Amino acid sequence: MAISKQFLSVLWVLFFCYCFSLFGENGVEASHEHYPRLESVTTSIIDKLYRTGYHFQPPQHWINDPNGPMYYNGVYHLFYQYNPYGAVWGNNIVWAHSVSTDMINWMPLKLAIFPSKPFDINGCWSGSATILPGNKPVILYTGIDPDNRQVQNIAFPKNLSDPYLTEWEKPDYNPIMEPIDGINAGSFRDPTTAWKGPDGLWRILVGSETGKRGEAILYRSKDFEHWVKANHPLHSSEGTGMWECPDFYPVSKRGTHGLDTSFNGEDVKHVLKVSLYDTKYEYYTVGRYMHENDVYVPDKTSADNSTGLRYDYGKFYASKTFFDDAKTRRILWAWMNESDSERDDISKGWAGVQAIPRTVWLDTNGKQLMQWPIAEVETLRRKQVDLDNKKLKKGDLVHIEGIIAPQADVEVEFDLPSLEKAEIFDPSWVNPQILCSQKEAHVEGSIGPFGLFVLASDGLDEYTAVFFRIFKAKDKHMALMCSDQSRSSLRTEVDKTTYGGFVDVDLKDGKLSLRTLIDRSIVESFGGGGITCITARVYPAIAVGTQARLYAFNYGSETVKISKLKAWSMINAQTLKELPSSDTVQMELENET
Ligand code: DQQ
Repeated sequence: MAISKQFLSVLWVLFFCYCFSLFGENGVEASHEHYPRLESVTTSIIDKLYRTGYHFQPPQHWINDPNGPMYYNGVYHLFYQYNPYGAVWGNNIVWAHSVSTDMINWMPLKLAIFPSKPFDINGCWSGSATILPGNKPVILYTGIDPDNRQVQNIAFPKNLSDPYLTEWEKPDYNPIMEPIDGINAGSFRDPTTAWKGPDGLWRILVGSETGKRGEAILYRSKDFEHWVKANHPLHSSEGTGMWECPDFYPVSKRGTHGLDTSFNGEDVKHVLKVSLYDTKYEYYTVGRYMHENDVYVPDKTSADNSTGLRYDYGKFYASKTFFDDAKTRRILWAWMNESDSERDDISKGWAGVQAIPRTVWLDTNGKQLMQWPIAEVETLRRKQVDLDNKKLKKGDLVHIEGIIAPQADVEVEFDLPSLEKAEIFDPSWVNPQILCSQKEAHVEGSIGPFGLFVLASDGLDEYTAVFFRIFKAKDKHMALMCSDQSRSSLRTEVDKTTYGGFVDVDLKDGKLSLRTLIDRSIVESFGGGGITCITARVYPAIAVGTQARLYAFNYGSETVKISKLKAWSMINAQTLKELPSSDTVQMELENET
């Protein structure tokens, strides 16, 4: 059952009523002369220029993890960790709730889950949604009890005929899982979406640690109310510390389509992702899951520790996927944490944004995942500029003009020169982030650095550089992708860590692609068609609003060619304040069936 086309068009009309009015830069003054007097730039000007245009962000206050994303009866639901009282994380954290028909334009609803019972009185932490047989959604989440123990709770929609599932009820039989049998009550959280085994039992994972061994504790249940801890965790890894927000799901070995979380079989591999509390980075493994004995074995190609594969090598945490059966795809959500200082978060009145939802699938090499922004984001593309067959010689800097540079979507394909001249790769360079920090954008190379300067100022006093370098290793060529924030802001108090990842693509065809979503304080980049992704949060002092520029550059001695570049201005996504009445939606749903 899906929401009808008429209903969608009503929503779109409403969205477009607002679209263009919200896009002006409103005479904001920011220039070269400004930065020595930066302290005097009022926060009200700055806030507005840093707030995102098309990434999900509530009007104010702190947000962190995406919670319980799901698609239900034609509506996408996003819950998220939210502090209703301020721009910092707080013990009173709740589940805020928004709904959408396209995961880009959103309608806010009232808070869904908030501290109200002994089993969650000190906070409602992260969790997941599962849709049970009979089309019944259910949420599992972590509650913090009066003794500050982490316990797992269940919540149900109060009224299944409310198309938005606005109100949620927490039965008094909660908590349904407690930290007993040696589980550390301070390290027991973030239940996953459940999957059902061939024996008819439901299974979920809860993140934990024993000593420094990160663990995904496995529970089984017949009825979703009574849960029994398995004798062994589904998986654990020594030295990784607390595993927050585990996620476990099947991916197809044949094609890009997504699979229901309970699916298993011949053509399937599984992915286990964990968020490492100690480092604030995530890693995932691809492996085999044996339903019969609930054993998960990562493939040899997946390092099972903090050096492992990452969805994103930048600011991207507490992610969670769900199966979107409307479009048979698996969607990945994540929290992009801040690089601004806490003091500035408070004065801005907000902190944290959600990444653009990404479709995720297994690469044809079977070793790692591919990710791409959902196609729906392209509905926000407006003015387009093109640049084809443009040679970039050493030192070239090409201004991409004609679009709104601080709020844009850029896709570029580079043609590489002969790889013979590539610099030799030193096998001791195992950490791409360190390599990118040593070889920042201004450090000349042979093939590369070439890429984009985004959120750049005239004269390049400020820029965020997203670029590639090509190296010659013993038996293959390697591409390194960097997101260099070292010169992203003249402000001193912001985090300017440079990020990097290797791009595991075959360079024999001499092509390498980059897509970057730029959204005021977000630079979200996808290299090699989405095999390596890096997100940065940047707070320039002068390259904001009308003063922000976009350039393509090459600082390598070898000429590279832009075979194709397309860049679009992006209009604002919409947050409708008023919901269409439930009756209208209900009527539409009934007409559909
Ligand atoms: N955030 C939640 C926890 C989770 C952490 C609390 C990850 O449930 O472990 O806001 O960012």
